[in-house]
Amino acid sequence: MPESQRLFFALSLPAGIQRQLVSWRAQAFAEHTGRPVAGANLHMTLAFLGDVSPAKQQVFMDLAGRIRQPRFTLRLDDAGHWPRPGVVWLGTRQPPRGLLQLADLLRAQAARNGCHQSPMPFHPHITLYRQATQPVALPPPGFCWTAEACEFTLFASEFSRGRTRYQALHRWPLL
Ligand code: 3AM
Repeated sequence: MPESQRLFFALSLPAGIQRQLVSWRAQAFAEHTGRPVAGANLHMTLAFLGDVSPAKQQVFMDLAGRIRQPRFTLRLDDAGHWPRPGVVWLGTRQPPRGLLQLADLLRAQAARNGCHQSPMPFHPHITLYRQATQPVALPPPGFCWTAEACEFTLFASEFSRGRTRYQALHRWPLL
């Protein structure tokens, strides 16, 4: 029987921005801040689905294919530290309306289809470090990365040989 996969919807980042963020991160944060997320894995989660059967995956693919949402510009001008999950993140002070609408839609579809959604409000972010449980010195404000969000992606998360790899299963355009 085909196996379930651990899935999530996210905004991917262009490879050029991923590379730039990796070099900026190395300068902006101290060396032992936490476990840096691999450049190719940098993304902004929109909705986490968890373990999903192939049949349910098809349901999500059909629903995603019907989404008509506008594209938007992401201004990444905020950084923070959540000590409890041990996450250091890059985010945006003013999330664009298009981003919030897209995430709301995907999260509502996930919930309606049996994927538990956190009751915490959606806080759009790109995880830069994990296992950051000690106090973290954040970079001074003033930085700003911009990225055009022209599509959203369904990713499968695979863990093997001590590494997490995100595989893009399908991409849908924003209008
Ligand atoms: O975008 P970030 O890195 O914050 O933490 C996981 C990652 O989020 C999150 O899904 C994203 C892709 O792996 N995630 C993992 N397990 C989760 C869960 N049980 C979860 N989010 C919510 N509930």
